[in-house]
Amino acid sequence: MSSSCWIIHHLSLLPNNHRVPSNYLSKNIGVSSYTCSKTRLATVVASQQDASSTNGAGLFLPAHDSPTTLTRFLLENIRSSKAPQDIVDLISSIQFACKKIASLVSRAGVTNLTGLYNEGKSLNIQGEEQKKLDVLSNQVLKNALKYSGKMGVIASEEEDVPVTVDESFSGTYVAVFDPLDGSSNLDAAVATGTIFGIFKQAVSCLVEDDADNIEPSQLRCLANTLQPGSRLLAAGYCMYSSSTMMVLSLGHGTHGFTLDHEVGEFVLTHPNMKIPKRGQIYSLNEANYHHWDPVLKEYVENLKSGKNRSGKSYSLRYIGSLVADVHRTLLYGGIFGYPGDKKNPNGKLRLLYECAPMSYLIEQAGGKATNGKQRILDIVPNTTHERQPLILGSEEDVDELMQLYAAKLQSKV
Ligand code: AHM
Ligand code: MG
Repeated sequence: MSSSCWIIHHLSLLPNNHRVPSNYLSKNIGVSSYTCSKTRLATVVASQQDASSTNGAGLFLPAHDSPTTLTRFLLENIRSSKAPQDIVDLISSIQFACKKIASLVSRAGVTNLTGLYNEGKSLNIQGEEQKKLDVLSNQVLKNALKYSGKMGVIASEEEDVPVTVDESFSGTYVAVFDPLDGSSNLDAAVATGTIFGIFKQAVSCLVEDDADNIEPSQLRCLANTLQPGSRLLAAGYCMYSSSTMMVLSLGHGTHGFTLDHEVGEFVLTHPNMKIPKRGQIYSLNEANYHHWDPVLKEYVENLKSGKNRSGKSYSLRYIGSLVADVHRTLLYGGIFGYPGDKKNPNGKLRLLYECAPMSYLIEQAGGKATNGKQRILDIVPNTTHERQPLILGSEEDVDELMQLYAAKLQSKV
């Protein structure tokens, strides 16, 4: 019965309760007539493990050839009023940029795009040497966003100050992004990623796209466009790894799409992602252990020894690429952190285009994100490149650490 439904499904144009021609049925499944409701078809299709094995004639497309592409997902979000057209247009521009960056990253070794830009003489505002692909990815994203016609201001890890988009194209949104996070891993072909967030512009600034000749008043105006993560309209990341993935939230859950290179489309493979309530992995750069505060040290010792609330010993996984470490945490649960310490009280990660978008995605998936004192999404940035300590992950894991901090504070009173 179910294989009948399955083969009938391959006809794909079935109206509800369609009567399938008897010559087709007797030839393919040895029965003379069969009526199959669409509801039943859907159930049967979902239960099939191997679509192709039942497709004897090879003429009909298996169900997985009509997946939900990112484009279809976005259109459905407009239709159900979950996202405005403008945001969808921006995400479409970003997805194009991600595909381009994915291609650049995967071919870097054979196209001489590994290594430092300008022989290491080019530093970004934070004093970090820029890689060739940092600079290129920034350009790719800026161009893609600029021609969307929706952008007002862009703030990027690789730009000294927020920049306005050419006036003739400009719109009223602010995009914040780290074009190629984890780029120090690039030459070893380790996973990297693009992180992005979109806000509505709070104020409008008329400034030329010329960062060298910017007036202090204009700079102040641009800084006003900086907002806390709770005001994000959309956020996401693209991960360039064994597969290219885009993980996206428009404020209604977190959804994962995998790039199908054969057709060049992102396909919905991880709908409505939910981070496990508790995991068994911790992810911090433990080389900084001696600079951590005593609470964090105790917490991590408990995770290792199993003296934590779960009673289980945790494993350590640390890639050193924020996108990859957060992606694993989202899927498997546990805790990821780049905390503040004695050497770097605010940690390393930037609030606006690293901590906030990642925290938004984690919260939308049911997890938590804090700087140790405050919810990340509530922090109002003072400057574009401001750093904040970041601790995020499974609700119970983050809560356990926060409760240790609270208990320590209490014992001091
Ligand atoms: P980047 O934006 O310059 O690439 O730096 C951010 C990266 C993150 O991807 C990662 O979480 C962190 O730096 C790793 O830092 P460390 O090497 O100190 O552990
Ligand atoms: Mg970064």
